Amino acid sequence: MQLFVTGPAGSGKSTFVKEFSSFLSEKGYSVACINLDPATEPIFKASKDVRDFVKAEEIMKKFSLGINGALMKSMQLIENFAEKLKVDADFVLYDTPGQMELFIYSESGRNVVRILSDRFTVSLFLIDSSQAIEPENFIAAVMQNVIVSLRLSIPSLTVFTKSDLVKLNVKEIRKRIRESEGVLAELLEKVEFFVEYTTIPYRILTVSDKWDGFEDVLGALKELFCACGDIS
Ligand SMILES: Nc1nc2c(ncn2[C@@H]2O[C@H](COP(=O)(O)OP(=O)(O)O)[C@@H](O)[C@H]2O)c(=O)[nH]1
Ligand SMILES: [Mg+2]
Repeated sequence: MQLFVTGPAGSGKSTFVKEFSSFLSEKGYSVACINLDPATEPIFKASKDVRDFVKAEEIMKKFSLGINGALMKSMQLIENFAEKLKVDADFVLYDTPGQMELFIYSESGRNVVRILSDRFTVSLFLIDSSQAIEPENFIAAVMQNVIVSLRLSIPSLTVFTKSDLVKLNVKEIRKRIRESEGVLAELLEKVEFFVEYTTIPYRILTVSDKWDGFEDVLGALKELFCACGDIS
């Protein structure tokens, strides 16, 4: 299974790749971690690292670009050797760039995903739990996940991280949506149908770097592909 770990900067992607890969290894699966972030050294043992091919800071110097231009350029270069990043394992975890928009909204990012995908490919969209306590933020997070899914043309599960710091109470959040008043409340209520329609089959997943919720994530991944048989 190819697992693309996506989400905003600081949501816990690199930490998740490190910890979830250890969890999967402990379960007896073969696991490989790939660093797709040209600007950051991996904090996990990377089987393949884009920085062996392209380093964002060197691209800045070589092409006299600012950081954003260098990241865009790096992504274009990565596209040319994405084939070389392929590895064979039960689970291949990809850590994606801190700047999520780079990956999601550039044609190169989408092409990289296409090249690395197989029929069991999924994104885990990570979002810091503290960013989802308010009903409008919760719904915005789930909607962002849908955008990731649409842009990359792969299924994507929303995973709320850092559950050791903030315990999300989804029932409570939904109650507050129903009870809120005003124009925003009306919008939220309408959007909630959309959230239900797009996410309920995948349920709400919460994790921490202490491995809380990892069994649930694995269960959801298996469920996602259960109709297709063996996932490994
Ligand atoms: N308390 C807590 N901190 C976390 C957790 N996961 C990540 N962090 C911290 O959040 C920060 C950002 O994590 P990182 O993995 O670098 O995020 P990334 O930018 O999405 O790759 C780091 O300081 C991590 O140590 C967690 O489950 N609990
Ligand atoms: Mg990171």
